Amino acid sequence: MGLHHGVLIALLMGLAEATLSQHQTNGNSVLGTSASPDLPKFLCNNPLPHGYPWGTLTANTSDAYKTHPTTGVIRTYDFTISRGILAPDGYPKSMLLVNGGFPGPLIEANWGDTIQVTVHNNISDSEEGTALHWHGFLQQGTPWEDGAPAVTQCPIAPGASFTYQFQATLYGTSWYHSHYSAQYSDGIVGPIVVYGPNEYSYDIDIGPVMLSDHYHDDYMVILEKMLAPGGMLEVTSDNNLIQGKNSLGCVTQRADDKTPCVADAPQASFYFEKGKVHRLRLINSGSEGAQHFSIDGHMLTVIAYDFVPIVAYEAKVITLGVGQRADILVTANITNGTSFWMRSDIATCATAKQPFAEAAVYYVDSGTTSAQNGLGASSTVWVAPERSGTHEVCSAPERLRPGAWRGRGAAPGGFGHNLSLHGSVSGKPVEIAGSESRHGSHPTDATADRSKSVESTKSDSGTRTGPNSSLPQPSSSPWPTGTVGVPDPSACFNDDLSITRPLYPIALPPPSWTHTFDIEIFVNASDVTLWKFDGVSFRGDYNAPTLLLASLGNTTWPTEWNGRNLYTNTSVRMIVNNPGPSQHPMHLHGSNFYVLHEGPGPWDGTIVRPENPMRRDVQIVRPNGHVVLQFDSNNPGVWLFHCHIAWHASGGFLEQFIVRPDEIERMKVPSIMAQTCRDWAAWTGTHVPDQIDSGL
Ligand SMILES: [Cu+2]
Repeated sequence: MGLHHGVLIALLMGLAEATLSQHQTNGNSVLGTSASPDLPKFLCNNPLPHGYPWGTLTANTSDAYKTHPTTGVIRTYDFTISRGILAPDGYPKSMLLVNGGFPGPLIEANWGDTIQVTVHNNISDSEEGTALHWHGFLQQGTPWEDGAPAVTQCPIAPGASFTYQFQATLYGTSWYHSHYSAQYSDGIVGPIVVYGPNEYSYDIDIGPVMLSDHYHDDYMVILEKMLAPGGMLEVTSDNNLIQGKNSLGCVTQRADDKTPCVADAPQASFYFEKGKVHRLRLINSGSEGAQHFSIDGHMLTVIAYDFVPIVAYEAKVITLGVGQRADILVTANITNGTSFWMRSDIATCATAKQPFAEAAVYYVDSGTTSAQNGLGASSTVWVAPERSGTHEVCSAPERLRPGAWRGRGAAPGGFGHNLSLHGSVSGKPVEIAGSESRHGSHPTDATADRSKSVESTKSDSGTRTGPNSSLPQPSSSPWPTGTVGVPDPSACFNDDLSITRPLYPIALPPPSWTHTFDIEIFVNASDVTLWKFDGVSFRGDYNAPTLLLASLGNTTWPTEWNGRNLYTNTSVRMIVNNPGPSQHPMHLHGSNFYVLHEGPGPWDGTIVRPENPMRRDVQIVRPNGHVVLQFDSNNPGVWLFHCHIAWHASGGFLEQFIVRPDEIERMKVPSIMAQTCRDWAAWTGTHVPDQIDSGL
């Protein structure tokens, strides 16, 4: 596990001079560069009844849990997972990559399409199992495709492949990640966009914006420390990334660490059109930290959380716990400036050496941008898209970023078309009005020590240019803390439930069962500190996935599997009490839950808007607080309910629900599931998997 520093040094010889290339920081990913494409309103190479892939369904008149289109269109992707060395923040580390990129490729589909992803486990030196989870997808009728090892499948053995196939029955923004141990912390993450109807119109879809804390140690090194006798459950991140990018990785390097770090790794850049409305799809794809996201001077209009469209509201700062997403609209309407910092700060309830992520937002003038296809093929000139009111046109021209090659048009599968990473780019320089070039100001809401060290390092970097080296660095200032709409850096909870209201109202049904779930920390007989959730510290068995056992009629499991049979319950109310100082982003597989109440201390029995409570698939329970959730347990399967902090899940903070066991028994589980277990058993017959944690 991991690489010797000598190897790293050898690999990095000769690149310490200049700043790092995109390939050195992010491999095959182009997110956060001018080569990253805008997204369409929907995919067009499919039937368009009534002009849309989803026909006449709309966001505010259809219950997506009951009605969704079935297009019959299959979006196929081919993912190879392997090790690679990248330096996302300038600090080179061994990572686990999807198709050679961090973050992994974007999956795109229309509402009602089927997504099919073949995953090849090419993890070598040393080998590990893997499994991919499709976060937020309900997997109705396909619970074995959920990608949770020990729960819905055996891990994909090294050298083996597995093809996932499931329907996009909800739409919006999500992500995929490995659910094998804390493996995704090393890079196995990527965005998913499912196009669907929109209640609020916008001009340009900027696409996914991945926010993630970042760790210089391999996940297994972190787990070994955390789960050692006398170890600490608290894990400290080294940096914070937007699109897998940030500088300042060297600031947090330990004094005894001789890894050759490059001080000024490029930050991400985004391109807005003056006067236009942009859709951004924020995703907290990190391992622990809750993110406070903002763009200097710009109001953010939130139109969806997770896979749930909401009644739009305006915010200056958006809080996202791990796994949560927000779709926001941002109008490029600032008149005194043309470049601005996008910021995401890790809320101070997590320990972070460098909690500030920055990316640059550049205004470009509409209609003046032109660029050539670097292949020398047909030159495309971007013109402002025609706005035809409510009807989106499938033949709308795609916009080219300054100097960018198109990544779109590539066959789905991701990174199949990444020649732009290696070629020279030709194109006219983009016009940026008012080119101030000054050092960016840093947030003033930091604890003094942190902001000091960050600031001094930046000043030392001297002739720093913007994230896009041909463009000036923004000089904008963050929203001042202590003003209305700007959360305290220590605030570790989601926006008030009274202002987050689903667009399509669903009244809360009466619960058929109510249960209180306690969160505890304990020290086991080996002096290892672990989490208990609902009285048990979870530890799964990779060789015995509970769903497959349940399908055979076996629902009597070892205590440490923390399985709870919900039998034929119709709606389950979960009161989660958090007596500790950490926030916990609580995530449920297989359903969206209603969020009845959230706040400090114990629940007083109040329900926020019972006629239409907030719904989503992750909700933060704040430190020393509670959250009350409820879900309709009508989706047969075995579903995890867990804290999405990777380190907490590894420490046992998970439970699994058996929903409608009688119906599970009647489901026809594909025989490939058993074969995957046989492959895993064969591999574990000659290798000992290093399961030191819960397995998830
Ligand atoms: Cu947690």
